[in-house]
Amino acid sequence: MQPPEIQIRVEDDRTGLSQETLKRAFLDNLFYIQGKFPRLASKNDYYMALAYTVRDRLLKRWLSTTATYLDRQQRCVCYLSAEFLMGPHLGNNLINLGIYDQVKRAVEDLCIDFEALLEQEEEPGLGNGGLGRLAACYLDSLATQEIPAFGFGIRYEFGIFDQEIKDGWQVEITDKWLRYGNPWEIPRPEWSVEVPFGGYTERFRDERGRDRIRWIPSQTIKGIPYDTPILGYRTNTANTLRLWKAEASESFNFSAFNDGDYYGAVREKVMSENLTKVLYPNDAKVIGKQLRLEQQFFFVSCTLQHLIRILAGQNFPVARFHEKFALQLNDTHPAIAIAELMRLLLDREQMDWDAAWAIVQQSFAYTNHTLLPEALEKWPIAMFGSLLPRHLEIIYEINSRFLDEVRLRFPGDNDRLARLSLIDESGERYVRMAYLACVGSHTINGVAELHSALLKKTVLADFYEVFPEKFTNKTNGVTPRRWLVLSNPRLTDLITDAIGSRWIEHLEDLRQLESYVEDAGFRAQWRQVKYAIKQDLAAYLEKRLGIQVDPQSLFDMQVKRIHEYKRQHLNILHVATLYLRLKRDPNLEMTPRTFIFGGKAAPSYTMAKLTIKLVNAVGEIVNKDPVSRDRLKVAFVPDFNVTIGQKIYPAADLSEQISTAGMEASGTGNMKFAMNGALTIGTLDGANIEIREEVGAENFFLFGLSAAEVCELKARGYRPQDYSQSNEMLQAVLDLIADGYFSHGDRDLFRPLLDRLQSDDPFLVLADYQSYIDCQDRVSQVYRDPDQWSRKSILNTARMGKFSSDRAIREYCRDIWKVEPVPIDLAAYPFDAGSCQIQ
Ligand code: 26V
Repeated sequence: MQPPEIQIRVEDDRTGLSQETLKRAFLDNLFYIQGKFPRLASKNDYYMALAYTVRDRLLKRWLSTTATYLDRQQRCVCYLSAEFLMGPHLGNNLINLGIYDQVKRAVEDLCIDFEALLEQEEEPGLGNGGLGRLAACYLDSLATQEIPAFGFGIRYEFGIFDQEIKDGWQVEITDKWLRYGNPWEIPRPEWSVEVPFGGYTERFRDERGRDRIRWIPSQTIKGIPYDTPILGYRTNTANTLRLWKAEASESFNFSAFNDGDYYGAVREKVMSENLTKVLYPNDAKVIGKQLRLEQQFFFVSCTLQHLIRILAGQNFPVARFHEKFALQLNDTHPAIAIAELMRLLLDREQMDWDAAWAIVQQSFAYTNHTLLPEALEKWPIAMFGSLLPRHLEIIYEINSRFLDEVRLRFPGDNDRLARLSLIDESGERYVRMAYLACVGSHTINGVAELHSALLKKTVLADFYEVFPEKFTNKTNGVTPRRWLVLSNPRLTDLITDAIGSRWIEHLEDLRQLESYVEDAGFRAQWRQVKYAIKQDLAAYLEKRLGIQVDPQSLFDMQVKRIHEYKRQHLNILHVATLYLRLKRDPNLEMTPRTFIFGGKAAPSYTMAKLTIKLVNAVGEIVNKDPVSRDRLKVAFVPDFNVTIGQKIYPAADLSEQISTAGMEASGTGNMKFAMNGALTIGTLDGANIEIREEVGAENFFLFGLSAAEVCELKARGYRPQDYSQSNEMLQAVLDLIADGYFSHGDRDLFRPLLDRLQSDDPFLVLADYQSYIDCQDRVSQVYRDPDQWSRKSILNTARMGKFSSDRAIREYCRDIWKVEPVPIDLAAYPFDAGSCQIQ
């Protein structure tokens, strides 16, 4: 026992990492922030207390990172994205801080279920799918590689809707993710920005006699930044994700108020706040919804005004904006930034056109994420002009100068001018946002080799002819921290025991696993790990859906947004085929399979919703029928999101990547599955092609037409009936559905889906059916040989190094952004009494 005066506290409550300090900090936060005694605290109180405990431990890194970027003169990446699908923060921050195990022990020491606290976090679902999740993976890799970077986006009050399944149908529920508060964000109202909308423009002569234009808006809305730290893996870098929330401007509609129309003023205030209420789902068509354009302009204007303000604070000339910021446009959603930066430089900074345009073109780069024509954004001129009159003028001017250049290079080619014009004049007039992005950016990239090649050949072919040097490819990647270390601790331990832990930041190191492929003991361990994960998922499915599945069966999974081009219906035709085989021959030997589906359908996309109903309808019959129920199971996991993805990807044996060739830009779920040791059944589409190249053709189940063959077949005149009429099994399966076998005799229910397949079948489901079925039969064969399957599974994981988002980000930094790492020195920014001053 030491005398009391020698018992010095070596650890600070907010930063200490010992078990005792962590416990004390956790209980302190419960008391002082949540305002609860332990015995009255809810699970959410405990979660919040833990979240604050963890946040405290990353604040020093976060503030030091921000201070370093402000003090230093390096270039910063600004990732502009209308969506960031971050997923839950707590587990990820624990992993990246390197305190997962300590914190788990501290919590469990207090007899609290640690997993239950992790589960408590309501994930910020501020994205639709691939594009938003890619942005999140990229922020993780940027921070991990110590790259100065910000994410800029929108703080939607309601993210992507929650999905419930009622009677087999999708029902949408609003996502109230902020209901119990968000411990990860800090609002910064003192850095708010005013964004103008509407009104008109006028010419005037300024005090120096120059002709200028000013915009007299009819309204302004205030943007409040909400900041979230994005910590790198085991580094001191914690970058910022800054999301803007709309509020009524202080100066807002004072006249209405002065006229005594108090309620009118309040109503308009509420309208202002609607701007960032809800994330738009990717609906069946991108329709020109004015509120969506308002959202896009709002976050972009907030961001650019803020960046210019930073330069002013640093006394850095705005004429060198591009030296300081590399602005990445995540699809066309933020492309209005090109016109907005022009406006700010011309009207506010009073630059001349050429100087401003040079800055813009050196600042922006554009990533395209889809070739689907119905997904390309365009805005009706009338709406655009009434909301952003000054921007429309600027776009006309950009267009006219651009078309002048085209005229010089291709004299007399009027068709070409019409094709390249930023204004679509073929019918109702529209502003084409992808074209604006192409003209205003120095680099344009697709997200997988095939996609980038098709961009140049199809939707952007004319731009490729004008600016071939702008085009490049950056194949997508995903972060191994979330998609392996956090979501699959068992496999992480097995891999790390074998090859050490360097792979977590250098995923190419997984290649070292190749030398274990012939080690029977290692293969057995690999199988044990997969089996244990499948048992966990089976327990989850039983609890959530009441469906019992056999963890020995082949887990065959397709999780992604529901869309005809992704062909979930092809998958279900396979299920129905297997079922029919069993009905015809109940003694047939069949590899038992569990089919797992997950994904949301856009609320207005009827065909996608009917597909969900079909999956559930087939499941209802197959799961019950004594002839099939021990060999086939179908489960539709409701509300697929990042949290559920973390349970799903690790448990897969087979990953379904079966889009019509040429339609899926890249895919990223394909990468998450293969990293976790699933084998892929897939078409030659998106990044599948590169995955197959990496893992080896012998470790990938390929089927179906290639993109070129799809094109040829369509050009020849595709007739789906030719395929069904000549294929007895296919016809029988279609008839089974049509006869109402899966719909309690209702012959109308699935008619729209069947009619589409049998009349035009734009995604060539019937053309690829037989090839798919044959390939699935090979899958079943291989699965019967566990050793052969495990070899392939290990090789898939071992060869997925390329698909780390770290690799993708290195390429973006080197080829597009020209930025270098800036390590953060935590000692450089002491916070003590001596450094106090009011800014
Ligand atoms: C949007 C829409 C809008 C209306 C019509 C239907 C439809 C279908 C898809 C989309 C998505 C557009 C952008 C997007 O999320 N693309 C996805 O980006 C991922 C990251 O690059 C990529 O892996 C996916 O292949 C790509 O679909």
